[in-house]
Amino acid sequence: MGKTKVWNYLMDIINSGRAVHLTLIDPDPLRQPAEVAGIMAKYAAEAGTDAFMLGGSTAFGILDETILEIKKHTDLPVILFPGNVAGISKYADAVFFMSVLNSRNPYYIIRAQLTGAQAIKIFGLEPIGMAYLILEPGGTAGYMGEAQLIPRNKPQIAVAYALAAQYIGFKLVYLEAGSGAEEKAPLEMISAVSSTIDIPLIVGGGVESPEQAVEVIRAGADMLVQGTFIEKTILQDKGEKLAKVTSAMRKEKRLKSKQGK
Ligand code: 1GP
Repeated sequence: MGKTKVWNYLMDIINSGRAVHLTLIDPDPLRQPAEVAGIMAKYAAEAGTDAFMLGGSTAFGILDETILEIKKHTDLPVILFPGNVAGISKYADAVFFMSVLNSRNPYYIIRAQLTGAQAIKIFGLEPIGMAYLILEPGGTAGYMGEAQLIPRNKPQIAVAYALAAQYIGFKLVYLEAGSGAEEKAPLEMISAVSSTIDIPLIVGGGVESPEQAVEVIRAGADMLVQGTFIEKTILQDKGEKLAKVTSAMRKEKRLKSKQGK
């Protein structure tokens, strides 16, 4: 596999004029066993998601098994979303090599990364450098990442972080409201960040409907992450509600082209 295969896949979608939909699966045995995650991935792929993100903040024990189950059901890319160094698996296709830029603890900015970097090389994973910015309320990610949460009414702080991330050389910026957040990232903040940076913007946390997904995309997100919504619905409806989200997103034509290759 080429070292930029997954990145090119994501950028080709964005440059074709639509936003990317990412399904987040937390490989947590308290949420679902690996076999069930495989079924969820099957339905999500059939419902039109573009790729899978595998990760979480607190549970790491069944990552390998979960990825192998997912790969039984779909050829879509599996991208690691590691909450810590234990969140790396040789069975994935790529890794969001992320830094919690607004952490108060240098461990989450660079020390976990130096601890995990050689494993990524040995495993041959495609690294995709990503600046991870956690805003209020932040949820478990904010707590575990010891983030100095970006206030929801301060889009200029998110803009400054995102621009710094671009200038440092990150390939992506992720605005994270926290998994299961009651309120998704403010549209004003998404719009301010998106209109300032040239690299792609990922938004996640608390997006629960096609209408909300469209709002986030219209505000300027290039990729949307959904975890909780899919976890709550997909086994019951076999992806029917998710398909409404992905089809609403596909109808949103976008003009802005992003740096990426
Ligand atoms: C969490 O942004 C992701 O890291 C997804 O959030 O679970 O609320 O969809 P949800």
